Amino acid sequence: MASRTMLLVVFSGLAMASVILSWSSSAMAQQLDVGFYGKTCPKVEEIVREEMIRILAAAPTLAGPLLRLHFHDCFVRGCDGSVLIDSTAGNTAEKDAPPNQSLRGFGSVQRIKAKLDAVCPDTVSCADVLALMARDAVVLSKGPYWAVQLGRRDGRISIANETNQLPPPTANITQLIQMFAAKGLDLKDLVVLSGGHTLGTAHCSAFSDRLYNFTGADNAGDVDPALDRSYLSRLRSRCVSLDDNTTLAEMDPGSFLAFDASYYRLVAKRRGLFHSDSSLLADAYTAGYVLRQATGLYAADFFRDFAESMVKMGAVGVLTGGQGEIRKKCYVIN
Ligand code: HEM
Ligand SMILES: *[C@@H]1O[C@H](CO)[C@@H](O)[C@H](O)[C@H]1NC(C)=O
Ligand SMILES: *[C@@H]1O[C@H](CO)[C@@H](O)[C@H](O)[C@H]1NC(C)=O
Ligand SMILES: *[C@@H]1O[C@H](CO)[C@@H](O)[C@H](O)[C@H]1NC(C)=O
Ligand SMILES: *[C@@H]1O[C@H](CO)[C@@H](O)[C@H](O)[C@H]1NC(C)=O
Ligand SMILES: CC(=O)N[C@H]1CO[C@H](CO)[C@@H](O)[C@@H]1O
Repeated sequence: MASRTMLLVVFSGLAMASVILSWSSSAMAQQLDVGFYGKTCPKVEEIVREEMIRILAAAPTLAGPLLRLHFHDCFVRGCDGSVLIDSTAGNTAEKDAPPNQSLRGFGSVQRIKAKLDAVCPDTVSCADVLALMARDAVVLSKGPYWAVQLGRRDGRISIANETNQLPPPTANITQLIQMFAAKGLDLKDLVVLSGGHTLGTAHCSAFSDRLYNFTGADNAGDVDPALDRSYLSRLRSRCVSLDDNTTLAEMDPGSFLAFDASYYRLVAKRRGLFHSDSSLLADAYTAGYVLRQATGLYAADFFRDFAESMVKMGAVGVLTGGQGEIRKKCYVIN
């Protein structure tokens, strides 16, 4: 009797221990931590920030591209730096897929990574560098600050055709909702993170179908009905044909270098640049958010929401613990 009780105690003790073990290891495998480099690279944030100040002083238009790089990283294979990897003889990487054609800022990511490695070699992942650069790009553009959770590991895989997980500018609200949901991001994240379009520029080719060839009929009247008519003629004078794939347009004209809530005022006036931007008016919840922000009275809420959604997006599909690697050069796996 006594030995049976003993056995039971031993067994349940073992079961408990294994439950605790597997619980803690899975928790560790998923957890990012604001203080992750506290001991191994305590100056990481300071170094990134100083370099970002230099980079944006020399090239102010890089703030948008650096924010966008982090978004593209997180939506394909999680935030694992896979967007940074170069193609090789045997593999076409994300970088060389069509949606990338407009990505910029790769050189500055590597430049900051090299600065960090000079102080703390082989310690900070490229995925974390990108997350910090995106945050600083926003802060230095007068946007909100958020504490960046760190501890991402770099992936070893980057496949061009996986960029089909990135929403295209032609997406309607149903597609946007689905593609964000596939990354664990909800309607609020969708409408809030779309506000990232307060920064930067876009190529005519990302939206000229709305001006000339919306349904494929390819005639002067074939325009996106969701686009404000006077804005349409203004955009047509900038993007004179469907073939123009070099001219840039500011997404938030007048303040494309400043992170502010004016994107929502544009969208509310049917002047969002992409069909995807205008689609935010096609769902009651996202439209409600747009219209509230369009009043200009609640920018502080947008800033707080943006910070929150960026933390959420920054945790999508991350590699941690012993997964992946700490890349030596951001553009090539070790
Ligand atoms: C909601 C779905 C989204 C779509 C369909 C979309 C699409 C696009 C497209 C087509 C461009 C223009 C690229 C070019 O032609 O140069 C662009 C630019 C940009 N996107 Fe998005 N995007 C989305 C979400 C986001 C998110 C979540 C962020 C960040 C939080 C973001 C940040 C940016 C920035 C900053 C730029 C400007 C880049 C530059 O100045 O070169 N976008 N986006
Ligand atoms: C994507 O590319 C990989 C290899 O690069 C290939 O195995 C896979 O079939 C492709 N998938 C699609 C949907 O094209
Ligand atoms: C959205 O686009 C998809 C794919 O093009 C299409 O099947 C669907 O009908 C569209 N939905 C709406 C609400 O326009
Ligand atoms: C207009 O759109 C259709 C359908 O998307 C496409 O097949 C066609 O090539 C476009 N025309 C031009 C001139 O790009
Ligand atoms: C841009 O257009 C030119 C000619 O219209 C074409 O040769 C070139 O391949 C296009 N570039 C891209 C990236 O589509
Ligand atoms: C920045 C970058 O890597 N751009 C590449 C995007 O993909 C095209 C091909 O589709 C390449 O020519 C670019 O070099």
